[in-house]
Parts: sequence; structure tokens; C-alpha cells
Amino acid sequence: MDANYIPFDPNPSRPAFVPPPGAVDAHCHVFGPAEKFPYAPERKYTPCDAPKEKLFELRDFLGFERNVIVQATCHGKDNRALVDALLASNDRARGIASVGPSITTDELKAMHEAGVRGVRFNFVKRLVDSTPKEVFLGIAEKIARLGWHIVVYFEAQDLEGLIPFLRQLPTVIVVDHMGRPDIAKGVDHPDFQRFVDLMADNTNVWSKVSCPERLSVAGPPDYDDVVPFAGRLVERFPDRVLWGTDWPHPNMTTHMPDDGKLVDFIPKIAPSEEARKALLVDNPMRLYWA
Ligand code: 0GY
Repeated sequence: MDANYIPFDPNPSRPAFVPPPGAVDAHCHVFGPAEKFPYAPERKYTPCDAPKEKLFELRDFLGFERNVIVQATCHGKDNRALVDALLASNDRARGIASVGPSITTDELKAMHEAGVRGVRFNFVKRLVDSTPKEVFLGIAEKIARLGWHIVVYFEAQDLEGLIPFLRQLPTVIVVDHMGRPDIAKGVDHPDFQRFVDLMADNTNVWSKVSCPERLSVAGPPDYDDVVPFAGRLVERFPDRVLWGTDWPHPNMTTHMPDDGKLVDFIPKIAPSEEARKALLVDNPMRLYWA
């Protein structure tokens, strides 16, 4: 693991909020273990191992029933750790893979059998070297045939330039972490309005209302300055939002969040029982288990 890498909290607090039955943690990762699933040579960081057993333990401790495991950049396009976790989950996990342009239909079908339901296109420069848009469009066409969708990760300053590309994608698009808004600018800033408009104008665009710990300026444990952003998306687009822990929280530099406190963030952004059921159960079940 990198010298400055902060490992996940091995003893999170028990959340006060009890998720509804069938709740899905729709954004989390598995890392390694490196001796079985080595990290990718092209990776930009080397994390602390965070194997499937620890993820499933956390799922149960926090009161969730299912996970959506997202291929992280430290494993590159080698999806073996992801597929291994899916196969061990007893149908309680789905996956988002990372693939290259040479991926074959047979390889995609094998991943589908294991529980993969989408691919991730990453535009965050500190995490990946850039991929030509035509390559992504070719992959999009292939995966669309399986009924999969596309998860995109980008930062707020890149949204404007990405909009024409996003409009070309033929599937549901799930945006990680609300497009990483600059919280200091406030919820009414044109930058966040651009993201809200993207969702309003394109009914195939969903958002994960996740990662207050990465976005907050105020910091832990409450991350209150992120509430207006996530709350606005939940209120405006109740049937197109997902929530996830982001465990094991790679590349945190300021602190490691307490996963119990992250769960306690949920009722602040989804104040009604109905909104919470949509966010945690109905939406992810529709997208990943239908
Ligand atoms: C996240 C966020 C990060 C990392 C990755 O794939 C990844 O390596 O997604 C990050 O560093 O912001 O969602 O886990």
C-alpha cells in the first residue's frame, strides 16, 4: 500500500438509522487481496487490501442486504477480484466492470452470468490516463446489447465539455458522486445547476448521491454542507438516485470516514420513508436485479 494511503476504518460505529429491508449499498469496491488478485501495473495508487469478506461483513453490520461493487482503477481492466466477489455473494451483489475495446461478446456474457450489469467510464485525471471517446462509444454499443448501463466518474469542471459525449451514450448513465460538485460554491451555483439540468433534460441520467466525505468542506462527522446538494437531487429525481458507502474509500487524504456516520447521512438527504425506500431499495433493484 502507498505510504500516504489511509486504510478503511476496521471498527465503524453502528448507525442510528436502520435501512429499510432489502437496502442496497450501490457503490463500493473490493481490493485484492493482492497475493490472489494483483493490482494493475498501470494503477495510479496502491490501496490497502479490502477483500470481499470484509465488504460482506460491513454490509451486514450496517443493515444492508445487497451490494453493487464497482471495479476500481487500481485493478485496471482485470475484473477477476470483482467477479470472484460476485460469485461468492449468493446473488446479493451486482457488478460494474471496466473493459477495453477488444472485449468480446462471449467475455461480456460470462461477466453477465456472474452478475455484472454495466461498465464504468472514468474521466478523473488523477485516476486514469485518458481514453478516446470513440473507444468508449464502441464499448457502449457492445454493452447496450446486453441491457447493461454505463457508470461515469468525472469532476464538476469537466461536465460542460462532456455533455455532447454523454448525450451520445445509448444506455442509462449513472453519474458517480453527483458529478463531484464544488460544495464551497453553494447549491445554487451555475455549475451544480448544470448537473441538475443534465438530469432534468435527459431522463436516462441517474446520480449516486454518495461521497459526502470526499466533497465536504465542513468535514466529519456530519458533512452537513453536502446535504443541500444530495437532498436536491433526491427531491427532484426520486426515481433516479442511488446511494452507496464508497467503502473502502480509496484515496481519502483528510480523514477516513466512519461508515456508520455515512449511513446516518441518509435520512438527512431523504427525509421521508418513501424517498428512502426509492433510494435504497426500489431504484437499485430496478436497475440491477430486474
Ligand atoms: C471512488 C472514488 C475514487 C477512486 C476510484 O476507481 C477508483 O480508483 O473510483 C477516488 O479516488 O475519488 O468512487 O472510489
